[in-house]
Amino acid sequence: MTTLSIDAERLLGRLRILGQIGRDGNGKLARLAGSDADKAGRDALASWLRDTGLEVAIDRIGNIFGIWQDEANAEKSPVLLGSHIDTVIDAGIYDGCYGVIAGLEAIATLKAAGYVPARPIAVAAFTNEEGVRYAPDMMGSLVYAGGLSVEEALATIGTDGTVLGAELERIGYAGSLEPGFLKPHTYIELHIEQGPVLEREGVPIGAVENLQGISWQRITIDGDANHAGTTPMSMRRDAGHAAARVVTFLQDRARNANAPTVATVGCMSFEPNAINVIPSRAIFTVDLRDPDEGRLQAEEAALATYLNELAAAEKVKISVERLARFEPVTFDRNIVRLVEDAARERELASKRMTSGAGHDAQMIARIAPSAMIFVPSIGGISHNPRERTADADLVAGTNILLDVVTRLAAQ
Ligand code: HGY
Ligand code: MN
Ligand code: MN
Repeated sequence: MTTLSIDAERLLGRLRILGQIGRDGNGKLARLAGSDADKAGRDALASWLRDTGLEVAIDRIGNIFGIWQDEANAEKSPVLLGSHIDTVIDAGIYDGCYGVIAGLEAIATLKAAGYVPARPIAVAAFTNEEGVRYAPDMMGSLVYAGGLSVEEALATIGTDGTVLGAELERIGYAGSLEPGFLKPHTYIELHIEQGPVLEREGVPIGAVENLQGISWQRITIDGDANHAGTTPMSMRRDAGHAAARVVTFLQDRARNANAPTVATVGCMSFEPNAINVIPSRAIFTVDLRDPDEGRLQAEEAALATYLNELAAAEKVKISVERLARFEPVTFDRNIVRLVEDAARERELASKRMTSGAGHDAQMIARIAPSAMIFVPSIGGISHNPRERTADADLVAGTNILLDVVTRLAAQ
């Protein structure tokens, strides 16, 4: 079979168009799950799915599917491609969107070439992968894989006090299909690496064989508001200072660990948040990750012990709420090998690697053999408007996705 190639202009054009949808007055991109910006992105995707002649299906958690099937193969379970089109705050244009647009591009290329797959092929855009407005992240694919009930997910209260289910209704993406209605034969997700490895090693294709564990917690520290000028240091119950000590504790542990453990405090707020008032309350989030489940548990335990000691030392009250907890995932060896074979046949170097970021693939791996393909991130930057991948790498990655899908759909 001649080696097909995708339509680079169509791929890059759609990525750019989607990348302009959901920018605020300052030009910053934020398509948070269930928002008007999310709706606008979803509407654009749905129109491209229909333009490609796919059946558009939406489930109760708002996951969008574009399905290519015919009478001959409709009985078989589909090869599923996909990722997400919701973003973080002040985001780049490739995280998630690339995998969805490239999945659609692979299907469009196969259709245009008159290819007749032995099984259906579908592309998904999973709801709320980022988890910025509603925790946990990878929520739509987690519900799809049966890891969270759809009722519980729809009842999730956001950081802005809204309810996810009501927001999905409001934007017209509260579908009627039960999540999991399409049982995938296999799942393959193309994504930017979001890290420095591929660029540093000059390798254009990552064959992702595993993904690290993730622990998200929200910590609330309660002390006493008091006068910044009159209160002696020895009499303070300073929630802000206690919070700062946790940040330093986490940084020191992760930096000094002889391990790939990473720790991040991404959100923090003080009450009453006044320049001359000792903070009575500090609320902040902790994101801990490690490819090894045992080490991740050890880091969680070390933090819990530290918080107990800190509460006594600083005379504050500390409460912890778990927001997300996902164990490390190993992807399907056969599909990883298909990625490497496809790269070799296109004379592209590839490298086996671990994903530092969470992805929908880690959830779909619970219900079907799954794997991922990475392409380099320039400067290893992501979750940042400077996120960028060279066009040639975007096209190469999509051609590898095309090859892998063709092989999977022939099985
Ligand atoms: O948090 C993550 O790794 C993903 O971007 N949701
Ligand atoms: Mn992503
Ligand atoms: Mn992301």
